[in-house]
Amino acid sequence: MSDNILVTRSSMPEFEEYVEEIKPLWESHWLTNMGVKHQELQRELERYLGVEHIDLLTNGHMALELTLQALNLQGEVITTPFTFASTTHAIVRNGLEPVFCDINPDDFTMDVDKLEALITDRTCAIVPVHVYGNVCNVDAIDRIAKKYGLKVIYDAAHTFGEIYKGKGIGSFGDVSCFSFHATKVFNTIEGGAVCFRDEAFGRELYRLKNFGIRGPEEVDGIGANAKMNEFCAAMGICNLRHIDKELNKREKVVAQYRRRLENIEGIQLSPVQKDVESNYAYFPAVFEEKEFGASRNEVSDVLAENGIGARKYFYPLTNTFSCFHGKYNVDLTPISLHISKRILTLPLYSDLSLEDVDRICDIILSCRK
Ligand code: T4K
Repeated sequence: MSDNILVTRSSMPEFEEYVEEIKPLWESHWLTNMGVKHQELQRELERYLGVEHIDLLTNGHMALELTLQALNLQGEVITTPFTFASTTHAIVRNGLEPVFCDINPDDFTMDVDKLEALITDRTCAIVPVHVYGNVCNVDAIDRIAKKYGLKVIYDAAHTFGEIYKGKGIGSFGDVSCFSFHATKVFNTIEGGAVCFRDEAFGRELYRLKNFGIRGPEEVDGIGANAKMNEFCAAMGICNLRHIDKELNKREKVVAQYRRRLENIEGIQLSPVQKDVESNYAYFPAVFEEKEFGASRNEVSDVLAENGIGARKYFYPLTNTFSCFHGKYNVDLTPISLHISKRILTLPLYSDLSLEDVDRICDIILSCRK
């Protein structure tokens, strides 16, 4: 059993495996700017994720931000506030206006029944979030987007490797943006990726991740620097070799949590979604104080006293961030507000032992008054 347990722990290959992978970099001295490791990982991920095209970037945030820029959008973008800062910031940093749609109380993704009412003649796109790896209602979103001619950009930061109705999750919408951060199911230390079908979009994104450079003597885009370097790509190549084993281990951890916490009055778990092959990315639990006998904050504090670092993902909601100076009305997203005050993401990583899961659950259940 471990003394201190954090909400997650990066998966890493054996040290020797990584060293072997990066050795050629000492021979070539080619460290970044779309080198051989970058190209190799790109090919392997296209195959693994079952997507037509993928480009690799420095992180999931730049994947979102440059995708919105490359699509050359203007006006309003419908999204959800129950997410990491990155989703909303990517919209605002592009000069676009976020319009917040509420979430479903059961899987915490965009409530598609509330989506259409938010569409105006200024709406240009929808940015739904597959939060915790829970897949959005992609069929309804696709139908609505087509009806109004809107772009759909999925924040797929949490859905690495998931399959919906037999298709890689990255193949839905116009674009899907993944995060390969150290805390994710699959990591490249820092990293991110954009999956797409439209090759013209791909060329624009590639240009923007490289300063907007079109050719040696022509810079015709105001781009950024968001190129994945060779050391990160090498980490990804190593981690990808072990991903299926990692997912199996995560599945066992999640199954143990479910055995212990399912059917406990006052605790709501994420649903097992129909037609979805899960990646077991996060294990959120919603605590209803009255029914359970302790609030989310009390459970979180008791876990912390016992050296267990559960996290309040995603609290506060992005539409309440102080950087927005009260610009957005949180009362318009009541379900998001309700869930964000009650949800706790429990520790989950492939090497978390089932004994530790039991210990965490014992502590949680002991909080009941
Ligand atoms: N969209 C969504 C929906 C996202 O959730 C995210 C990122 C993004 C977009 C943007 O993608 P990136 O640009 O990050 O690729 C973490 C992650 O930094 C962030 O990637 C993630 N979402 C977010 C949900 O969680 P923090 O501030 O909670 O991380 P931190 O440093 O507190 O780490 C959490 C735990 O992870 C630590 O307690 C221990 C463990 N850990 C952490 C690091 C940094 C490791 O085991 N190894 C490590 O290297 O944001």
